Amino acid sequence: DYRILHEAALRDYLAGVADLAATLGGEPASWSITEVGDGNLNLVFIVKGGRGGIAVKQALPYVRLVGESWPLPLSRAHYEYLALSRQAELAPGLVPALLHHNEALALTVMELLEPHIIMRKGMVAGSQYPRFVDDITTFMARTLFFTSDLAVSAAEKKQGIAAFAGNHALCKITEDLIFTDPYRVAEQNRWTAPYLDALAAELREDMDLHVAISRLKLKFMASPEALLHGDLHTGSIMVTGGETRVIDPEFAFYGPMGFDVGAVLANLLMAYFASAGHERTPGERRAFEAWVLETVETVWNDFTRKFLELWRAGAAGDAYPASLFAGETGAARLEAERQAYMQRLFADTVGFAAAKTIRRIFGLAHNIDFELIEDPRRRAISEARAVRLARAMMLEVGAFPTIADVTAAARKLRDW
Ligand code: SR1
Ligand code: MG
Repeated sequence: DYRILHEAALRDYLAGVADLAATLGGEPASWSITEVGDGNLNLVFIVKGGRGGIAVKQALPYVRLVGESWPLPLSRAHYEYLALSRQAELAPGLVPALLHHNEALALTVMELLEPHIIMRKGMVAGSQYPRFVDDITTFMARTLFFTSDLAVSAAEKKQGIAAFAGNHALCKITEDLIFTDPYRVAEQNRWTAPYLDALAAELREDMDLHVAISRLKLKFMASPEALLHGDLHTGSIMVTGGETRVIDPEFAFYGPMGFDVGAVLANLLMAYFASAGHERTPGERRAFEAWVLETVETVWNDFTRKFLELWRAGAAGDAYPASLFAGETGAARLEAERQAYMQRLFADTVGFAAAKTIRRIFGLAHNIDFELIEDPRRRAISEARAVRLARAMMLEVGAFPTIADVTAAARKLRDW
């Protein structure tokens, strides 16, 4: 029954769903319908009626960015709906409310987030978001912890993995576009030529980097630690000064936690390096860049604190059975193990953040942080700084034992 619902068909469809028609209010003919999707995969409509508005997302049977030559399963709408439902339970108030889902049409209706904007757009304009750190760290700590072996039984965890196992086509996009293509000749790669030609060639020749990115790829493929959002960049986050909502979890699957945390940090760091290329007064620039780096640090530190608080408060999962950690000695050993766990997670996060950066500069899908820097030379300078940090983060893992080491290195490269 799948068909692409353009304006007239969408109007008829929504008119036939009593709850949605009531939410919109007034005559269907008077509803305004605007397609606003600026992502790489789907159609997104904003529909407004006399009483209220809704957001409608429909998956296309192909990659929107490329066209019908690249087919993509509609089932991603099912996984997105499943992930959003789970995230709404685990992190209430931090994802959009779900109003309706039609599996056959690969269509999901959500509350209209207004006056929220895509965080990436706000950051390109130099805006700061005071709620962001608290909200995103709550979102990540709760969704990652409560779907992991630390919090659920082995049986529940395996059911979770199975529920998302069919989303492999979306995982394959990540495996190719993030972990493979930027490091080889691939038709869809692009970069700011000619300035970054030499750097692109270096990536294709650097065997140390090929080993490092392949280790990360293996970790992505073979470490079902928790239910990930799977594409947690600043284009998947909507914000106002006082609210944060995480959207678009169509890449959701059980994978390594550091992939989500690394995505957030990478996109903040790219906004930091891009800032030099955007028109702002020196004062605005300094304030924005200082806020971004402080945000990088507090995202990691607050995430760690919240994750550990959840773990200490009572871990009902089958990993680390309480019976093995009895008494004062057991409690001390378990606490040391928690610290070691977070240190490993930090190393993963640093590696994945690096991978997420390099793909946006040399792969198929770029981001507006850099793309909206019109002068290619200026853009390439910002991008080269980001790549230099990313290479170091991927290859010199030991040089980044703490998040302060990452921000210190970013600061040093800012004027390189
Ligand atoms: C072909 S899809 C390209 C990218 O868009 C999504 O936002 C994901 O990041 C994906 O890798
Ligand atoms: Mg998306």
